[in-house]
Amino acid sequence: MRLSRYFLPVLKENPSEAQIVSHRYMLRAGMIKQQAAGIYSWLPLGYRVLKRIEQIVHEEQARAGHIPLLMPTLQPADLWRESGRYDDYGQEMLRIKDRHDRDMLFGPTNEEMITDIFRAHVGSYKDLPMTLYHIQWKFRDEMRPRFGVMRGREFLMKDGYNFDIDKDAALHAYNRHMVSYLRTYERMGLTAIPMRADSGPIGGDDTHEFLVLASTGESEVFYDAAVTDLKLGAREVDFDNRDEVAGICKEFTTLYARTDETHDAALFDQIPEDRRKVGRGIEVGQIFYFGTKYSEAMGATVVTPDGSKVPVEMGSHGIGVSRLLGAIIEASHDDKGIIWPEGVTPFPVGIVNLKQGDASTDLACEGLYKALKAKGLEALYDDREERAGAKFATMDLIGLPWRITVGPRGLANGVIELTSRRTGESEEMSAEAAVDRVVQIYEGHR
Ligand code: 5CA
Repeated sequence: MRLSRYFLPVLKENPSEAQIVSHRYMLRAGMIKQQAAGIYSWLPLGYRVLKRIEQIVHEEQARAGHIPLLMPTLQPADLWRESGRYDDYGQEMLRIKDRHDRDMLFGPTNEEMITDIFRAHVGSYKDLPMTLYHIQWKFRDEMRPRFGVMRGREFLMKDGYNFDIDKDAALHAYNRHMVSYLRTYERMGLTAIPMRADSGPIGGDDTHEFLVLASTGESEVFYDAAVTDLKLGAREVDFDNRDEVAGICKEFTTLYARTDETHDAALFDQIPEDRRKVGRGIEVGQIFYFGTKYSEAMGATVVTPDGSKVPVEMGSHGIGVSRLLGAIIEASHDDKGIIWPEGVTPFPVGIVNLKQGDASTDLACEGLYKALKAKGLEALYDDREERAGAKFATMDLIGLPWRITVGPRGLANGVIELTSRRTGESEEMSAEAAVDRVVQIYEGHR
């Protein structure tokens, strides 16, 4: 992408409405524009990151064997009357009437609708296990939308629903989601800690929230410092192997890690003092096991091998896709701007032409741009007629993890400069070597 032809409305000044750094940088980097309280347009740069995050979510869901579909944003109220949640959900639900005076709502979540799909089409244990998910816009009329996309009213969520024949199978689905979420967040450069939580309006027996530690987080958290060292890494997981998946969950949930809702001071005191931590966290996902809560209320049954009919066992599992942009920035920035992890960056690398209009630097930049493109990497090429300082400031603000700087002096010696946004370290090398290095850095990220 050539910056001269892109739409990147960066702001020089700090917007006064933004209280936290991620909101400030998302506005300044021209990623989002507020249209109403808690409702945002996704401008091109923000949209690219959102799509990257969605793609990682899809890839990791596929790895776990989960099936994508797409349900609508608008739902008939009658489905929610069946589960009893239409009245319970209260003012957070946006209620709408259509022209025939029928009660509709903008979905805050989809347990009822997915249960309706299931009961219409599935009736036998032979079709199980099955997990369906989608990535779709939700609306919750939050009392205090704030912090930009972090607590929006309209927000993008991945929500998945498992259907299983019995409790053991449903608990395996719960565990499978926990493990696949761990990898999902790790690929985004995040450490998200599963913490025992409270089930709220979704209901159920077992639930974990995934929290990214950040001083601006909305939840107070209590944890053993050793949990932050746990990593799934490159481990190959057989998602059908119940013992293996349960073993990984155990590894990640045995050390103390809880939100204020489930905090137990007596248990917390048993942790060695130097590892006992109180902090704040951003909730980027939550998984729930709730058994037959919805299937019983809505008559979603399956025939078992012995011919009897039982309500199907279920759980639901959510990732805050749009919130993740805020969480990643909170976890990865400095005083100049965002520092995107390679996994989610809108562009893998930026090219800065220090002397636009100079035949040799223009030619070198074009060559780099095309060579990267040929390797499947789309650079953001700053080809504007701007001062070098302004170009560097923009690159630092929008946070591409790597920058290639091309100037006449370097070119005279046959070199360009490759700079890491994270460390600020630069290295001189030939253009070919820079392309090879960038390709190598992104292996495993695309
Ligand atoms: N049906 C279940 C699981 S699919 C559910 O709705 N879970 S949830 O309420 O925990 O939401 C899932 C995730 O969506 C949360 O962990 C959070 O990351 C994100 N989320 C929830 N509310 C908002 C909001 N107002 N703005 C942005 N993200 C939100």
